Amino acid sequence: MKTTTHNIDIITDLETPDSESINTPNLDLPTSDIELRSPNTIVHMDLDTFFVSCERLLEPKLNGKPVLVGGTSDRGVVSACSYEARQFGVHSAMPMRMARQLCPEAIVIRGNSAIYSKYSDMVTDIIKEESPVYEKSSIDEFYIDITGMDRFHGSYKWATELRQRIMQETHLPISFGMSTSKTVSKVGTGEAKPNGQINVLRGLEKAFLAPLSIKKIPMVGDKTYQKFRSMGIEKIQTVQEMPLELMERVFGKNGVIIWKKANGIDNSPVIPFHERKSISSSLTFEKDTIDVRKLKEILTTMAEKLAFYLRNGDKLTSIVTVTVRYSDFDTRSRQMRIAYTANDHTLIATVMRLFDQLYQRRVMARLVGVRFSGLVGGGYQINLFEDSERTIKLYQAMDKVRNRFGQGAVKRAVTMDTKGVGQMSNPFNGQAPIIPAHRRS
Ligand code: DCP
Ligand code: MG
Repeated sequence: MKTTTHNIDIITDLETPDSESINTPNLDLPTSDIELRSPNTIVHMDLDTFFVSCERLLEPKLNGKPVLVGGTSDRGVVSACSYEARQFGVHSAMPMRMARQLCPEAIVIRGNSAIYSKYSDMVTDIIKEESPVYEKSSIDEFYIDITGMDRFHGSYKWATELRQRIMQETHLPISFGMSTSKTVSKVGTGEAKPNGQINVLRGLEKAFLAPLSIKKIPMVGDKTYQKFRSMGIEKIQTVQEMPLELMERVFGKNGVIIWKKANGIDNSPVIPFHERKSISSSLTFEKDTIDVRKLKEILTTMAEKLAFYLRNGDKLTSIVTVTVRYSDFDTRSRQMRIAYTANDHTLIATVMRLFDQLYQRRVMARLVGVRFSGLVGGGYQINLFEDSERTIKLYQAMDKVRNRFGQGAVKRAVTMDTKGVGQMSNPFNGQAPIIPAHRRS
């Protein structure tokens, strides 16, 4: 079967704005003036020990005990851990074997992603009902923009009541931080945990951040933290006092962003629910085909490629759609909700299942397509409890090779001879998507 490359139809409706470039404040401004420019009120909410809390609802005997959710095999990793386990130095993404050594009395649970997705949706529904504008940024975390609410209702009271409602209706513990920006609110939530809430008053953002460790700034990962430590820097206050030029010299572009965040400068918007993104890929054949094996190969390649983009953009999908257009232009789609994931094997299996249900008419196909929607920020690379450490390392290694040598560099055996499904730049990096010639107006 021959496929045309110029008919490749890759659409991404996920023009992720480069949040840092939006309304970036003038850096010459003294930061105390930021309040004048940032009238926003943003709430960040994050469920406490989310997977563990879900397990505790199902089995109350787990309350008050050290609990680990994650891969139970020797090579598994920790997805979530209770505060009782954290006291022993256990943290998420740690190899399960090491966690067990640190905390031998911990109760280890393999986890059930469908249950966590269900509870995540329950919380989302309440926030959706109550909030003017909200963004779901990962499976258990939300930003809510309540700018201007004070005029009608105390915004802190509003956030407190929302938190109470979530806890009463779902019985899940949740914490929140409230301030003039996403960054400060997120750091606030971290400080309020477990089971707490915090309001960082306008104008006090810098003072609030100053005594905290630079590790607390979102986007300061292990590597950056080590670099700061090697410079003898531990507290955010030191970064606040550093000249911006120095930060830029040492850390490049990221240094500027970290400096701004450390100073409480962040005007990035809350991206509302209805702007939720999706990513898709479809292919129109030059000659219609009935070769099921070939169609499956193409769909596998598409799913594999889109899953790679998800992981690269640190995203997870929860809705998979497969489309088939027959030669008579009859177009059928079938979609399925799944637990949040970015795993090749889960997504490919779902796509195959949908295709088998869909491709009922033994008629020539003219187009096939895959769409992943219901996206949220991952916060973690892949669905850890589904995978052993080995699988995760394998994905990371595969993605690394693809990032270096191109997406075709590593392929599953079944997709080896599938060409022309198309390449595109990372759709999550804010670049405009590739629009094929016949779709441009
Ligand atoms: N998760 C995961 N792998 C990671 C991090 C998180 O699978 N490396 C999953 C399990 C968590 C859930 O995502 O329960 C939410 O992640 P959080 O970072 O919000 O962590 P928790 O909710 O577990 O704890 P906290 O109370 O610190 O928010
Ligand atoms: Mg959480």
